[in-house]
Amino acid sequence: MRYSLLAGGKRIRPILCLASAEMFVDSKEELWEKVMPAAVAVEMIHTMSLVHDDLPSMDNDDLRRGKPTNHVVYGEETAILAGDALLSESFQHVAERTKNVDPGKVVDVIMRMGKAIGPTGLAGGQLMDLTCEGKPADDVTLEDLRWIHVHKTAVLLKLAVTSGAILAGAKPDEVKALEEFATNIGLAFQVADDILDVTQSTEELGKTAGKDMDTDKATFPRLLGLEESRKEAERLTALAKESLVPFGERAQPLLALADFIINRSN
Ligand code: GRG
Repeated sequence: MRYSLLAGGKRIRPILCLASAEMFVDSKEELWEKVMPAAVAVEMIHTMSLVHDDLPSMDNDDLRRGKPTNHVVYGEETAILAGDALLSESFQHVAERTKNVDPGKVVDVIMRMGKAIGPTGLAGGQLMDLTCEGKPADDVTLEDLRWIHVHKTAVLLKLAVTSGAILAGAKPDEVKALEEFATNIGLAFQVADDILDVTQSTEELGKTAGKDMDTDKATFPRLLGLEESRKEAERLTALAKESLVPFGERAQPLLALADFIINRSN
């Protein structure tokens, strides 16, 4: 668990969680006690999904975050259990460590965590991804691809942004606007990820480059071409930013993160 969680990574999900919450709290202390446990929990869930995604029965990869994957170092049984344990630890962490928040809001966040992981979240998105991998890439439509990535990638960015806002005291209409922001940057994140897979080296990415092409996987560059994929990432980011208009200047950190998501190099 420690090996994969502390292996590095950009920490984009906890940063999004804290940046979203910062719009609604008055002090760093409040941010720390109300929101930090959820920010950490989202990174635990994300790390679990990477450990399981790398398993031989899933994506079968041997490099992640610049290091040998969990199952390569510890064996498959331990990697499965480390992922499972990170998952249960994430729920416990939020329930046990969140302080000075109305319990109803903590339960709401815990419910959203469950939903983000289950059949209409990570597990469902991953299953659809594996199902589509079994088909010729040309039979996978843009609609299929969007469905997969809304459920497999955007879902965790949405969990990060909304749980930060809820725990920090955002009103329901504010949470709704942030949900729209997060779904669009989540999709943009995946379009950027697909572009990086074909434009960056293994060293730059810290994971195997060119994997999608080698496995004949349907991706945004494959369906749209590289140039149109870049435009699609920009269109989604612009759409996401529109949802932040009601927050004015307070949304600056989230706006900057939206730009980072499509301009990153790994
Ligand atoms: C066990 C219930 C259960 C579900 C797991 C394996 C799985 C189901 C889902 C896989 C989800 C997955 C790995 C999606 C890819 C998302 C993605 C683009 C990850 C890369 O994220 P970065 O770039 O990675 O933020 P770092 O390393 O920087 O954190």
